[in-house]
Amino acid sequence: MTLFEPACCLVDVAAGRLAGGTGAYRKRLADLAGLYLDAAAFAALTATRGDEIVYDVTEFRPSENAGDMIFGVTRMSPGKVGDEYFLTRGHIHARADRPEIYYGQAGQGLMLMESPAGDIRIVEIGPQSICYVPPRWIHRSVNTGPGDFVMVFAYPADSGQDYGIIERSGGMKTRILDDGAGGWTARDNAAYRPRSGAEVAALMAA
Ligand code: S6P
Ligand code: ZN
Repeated sequence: MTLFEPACCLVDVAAGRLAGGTGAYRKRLADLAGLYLDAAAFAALTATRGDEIVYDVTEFRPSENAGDMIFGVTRMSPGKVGDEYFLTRGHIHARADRPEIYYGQAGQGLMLMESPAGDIRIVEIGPQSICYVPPRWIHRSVNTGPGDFVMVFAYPADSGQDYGIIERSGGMKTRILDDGAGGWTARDNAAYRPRSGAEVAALMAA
């Protein structure tokens, strides 16, 4: 077995990035087609701001070996599509029994989580709070604040991500909208299709 070298990476909170990592990726607004409730608002916003980076990930990924760990920084821009706050694509870990933590660094937002059977949990995250995403929960980050939302994350290196699970259900069961009074509110997604009993059982047995 290879012995890896220890590492130290700096969390640049102001820039919302991890310095000294091994990789990065960016999501532009136009990459997020189909995620938002208000398709007309998305089209209008994308026409002028489609190239804007709405979130990015900088990470340290030593390997994808079982027992190893990936960590990094997610930075999300503030904004809304219609009344719906900017969000990440969201996923379940491809190895569904793998957990994750998110450690708030700057800004305000929340982790929207959905169990295989369609239960919803919402955990607000701000600086210095750590959100534990247990195994088997679909997770999506939402920036509900006026500025950048920055979090450190860490998860087992062999987790992988299944992004299709949300699309297959017509989106997550719940959407996070501006409540018109300076806060957020959760609303049911009318297009949501529950997973079959067999799918739920398979995820629970994973
Ligand atoms: C990976 C972990 C995060 C997200 C990142 C972007 O398991 O949950 O690194 O990848 O927050 O979200 P998404 O849904 O586009 O991967
Ligand atoms: Zn994850």
